[in-house]
Amino acid sequence: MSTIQLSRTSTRPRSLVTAALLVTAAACGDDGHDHAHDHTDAAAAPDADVTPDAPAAAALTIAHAHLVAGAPVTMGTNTPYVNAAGDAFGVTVLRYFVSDLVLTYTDDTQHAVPGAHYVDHDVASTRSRQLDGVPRGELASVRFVMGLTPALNVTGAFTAPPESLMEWPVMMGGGYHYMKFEGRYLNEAGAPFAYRCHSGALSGIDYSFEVVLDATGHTIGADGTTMAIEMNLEEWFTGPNVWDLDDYFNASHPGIMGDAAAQRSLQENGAGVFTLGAP
Ligand SMILES: [Cu+2]
Repeated sequence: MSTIQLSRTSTRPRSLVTAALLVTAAACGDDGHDHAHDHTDAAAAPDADVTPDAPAAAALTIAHAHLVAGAPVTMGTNTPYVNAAGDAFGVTVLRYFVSDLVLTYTDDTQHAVPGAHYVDHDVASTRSRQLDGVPRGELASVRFVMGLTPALNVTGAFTAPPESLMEWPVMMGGGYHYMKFEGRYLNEAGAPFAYRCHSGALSGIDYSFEVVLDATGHTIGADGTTMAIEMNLEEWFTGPNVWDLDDYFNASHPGIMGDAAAQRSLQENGAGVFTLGAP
């Protein structure tokens, strides 16, 4: 129920899609879709050495794990963690979308799972996503978009909570938040300050980005498998841009939703945020 598939027919200007392609240096929405049926059923495959009656597909469970410094995050209003700038911080809310997952196998075939998936750290069912009918085989990489592709990021596309609650103000471009990452940090006065690290497309500019993770050693066998996609939370504040939280979240600049430079900076830092759990 938390997975949607939208028509590729979009009224959004093509230039947005083009911008996304430039930013991510590879296709987001359309490409994956085209490869959706590349990985043909063994029953229909012409290969003589494929046993015709062997089940070709299995279930893949994607576990969305949320770590700080390599350990599972503990949510709370306290500030037990330290970022690269030396700010003590904690996490109270973590909600986000990933979209257009593509599995690439070692034989170069692909299996695409178009659409958006919503994750809320506090809702266990959203952290475990079972994909049925996934071709068996050795994986080479896992690819997805952090946030929503422009084709998916259309006001009104989600009609029910919790996804609809991710709405991004129409006056700021509409669509949905890519992420709500919130908590408290100790500011330069040593006082707890609530930060709301919200990302999304601002004023029609797409800041979603493609993530490609090496999946060498991961095999989808007859009994299926589980693969952990890990979001390393402190990395949002780490290289290439070190975030001193005092600069982004303070009394005169309480949020970053209207800050294009901050959105770009988060997008750049996103390159180091995700890892794939060991097989
Ligand atoms: Cu927001």
